[in-house]
Amino acid sequence: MRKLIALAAVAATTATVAVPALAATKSVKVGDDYFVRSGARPTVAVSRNTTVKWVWRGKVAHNVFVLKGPQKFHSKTFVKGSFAHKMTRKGTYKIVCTIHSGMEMTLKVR
Ligand SMILES: [Cu+2]
Repeated sequence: MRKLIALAAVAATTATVAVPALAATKSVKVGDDYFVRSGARPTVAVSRNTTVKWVWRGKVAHNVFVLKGPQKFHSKTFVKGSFAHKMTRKGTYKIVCTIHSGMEMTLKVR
């Protein structure tokens, strides 16, 4: 019983933290070999403090690498999984996969 109460307390704390944070998340597809959709070099716009989550959906390895932008970051190279980054600085980010030439996107943080 004591264990149950402790678990409930943890759950309640988690919920309380999550709500005021206004945790906006934007998912971006990582395909073979594109971001968002095939044949495009898309622009994705988000508000500052949005967490952008790149989700690997293809069959070969890719990465997320900021070529130009107010803040540099990059993921590891992998085939399956996701990579999330909270965008705390406004500006325009040019993001590429360093493996596939032309696999790029623009991320605008307003
Ligand atoms: Cu790639």
